[in-house]
Amino acid sequence: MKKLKGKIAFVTGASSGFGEATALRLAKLGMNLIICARRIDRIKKLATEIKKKYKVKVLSLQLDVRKQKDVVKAVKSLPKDWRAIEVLINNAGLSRGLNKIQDGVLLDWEEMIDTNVKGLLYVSKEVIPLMLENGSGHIVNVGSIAGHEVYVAGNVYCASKHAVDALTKGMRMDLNGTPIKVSTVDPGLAETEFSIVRFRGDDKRAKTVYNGLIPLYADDVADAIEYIITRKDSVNIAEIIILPKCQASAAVVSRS
Ligand code: NDP
Ligand code: 8X3
Repeated sequence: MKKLKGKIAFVTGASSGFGEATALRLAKLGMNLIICARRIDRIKKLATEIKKKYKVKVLSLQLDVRKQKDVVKAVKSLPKDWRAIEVLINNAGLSRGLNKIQDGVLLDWEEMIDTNVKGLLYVSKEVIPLMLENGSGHIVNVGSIAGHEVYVAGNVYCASKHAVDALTKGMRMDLNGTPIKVSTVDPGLAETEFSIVRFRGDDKRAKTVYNGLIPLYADDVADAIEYIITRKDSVNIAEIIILPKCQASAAVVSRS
């Protein structure tokens, strides 16, 4: 098992869901963390909790991954002893709406593509040189079952996660022969704030997504991420598709 104690992890979208759960798991491994999201109040609260509980160092950043210049500035202004990033968790992402393509909302399409695809690229572009400089690194992209399958009205969200899948494969090829490993974790139905965000705060509608089933929870995904990054250096877990027991494919789900 790879020892990560004292090494640095950069987690995007750490204010909720998978990102928050992953930050907690990595801190438990003894990693020092750079955690970011737009909701800085939540990031700061998480940082305080982690520092108290795990006695590791935490750097809080307010960052919108869609803003390329802000991403450049945030990474360039990292203090010297925070630059040796060992693990990057490209997790920030979202879905907006569940409309058939003919009813699609342009702003929703742009937000998903800008966050899930371009945001992931912007962050990776800044962190990869640091990993190369440091001679070590592991990038874990958070994809989705929606990156392997398409479901009715999932159109642009599914396209964005198919793009994440392609980027993971492309990154792994391009970085082959360098010290950087690239992996993806691709979850199915997971109850986080994902559906609340997708339905713009309509809690009631969000709840119906998980009616009559036991979904994945954030820590289940964090567990898979921990497994990926703790393998010995010569082993790369390229991809984990993680589904709740009740789910057979994106649209085949049994409910009680
Ligand atoms: P949450 O809504 O709970 O968390 C999403 C996180 O992404 C938040 O921390 C949010 O922070 C952050 N985020 C969103 N937009 C931006 C932005 N522009 N800049 C920076 N951070 C941003 O959902 P999940 O934890 O479920 O989602 C995490 C990832 O997992 C996403 O990529 C999602 O697509 C993927 N996924 C989710 C599944 C599910 O069923 N839940 C299944 C498969 C994949 P803030 O709003 O504070 O910026
Ligand atoms: C989220 C999983 O199936 O709701 O990526 O799109 S799904």
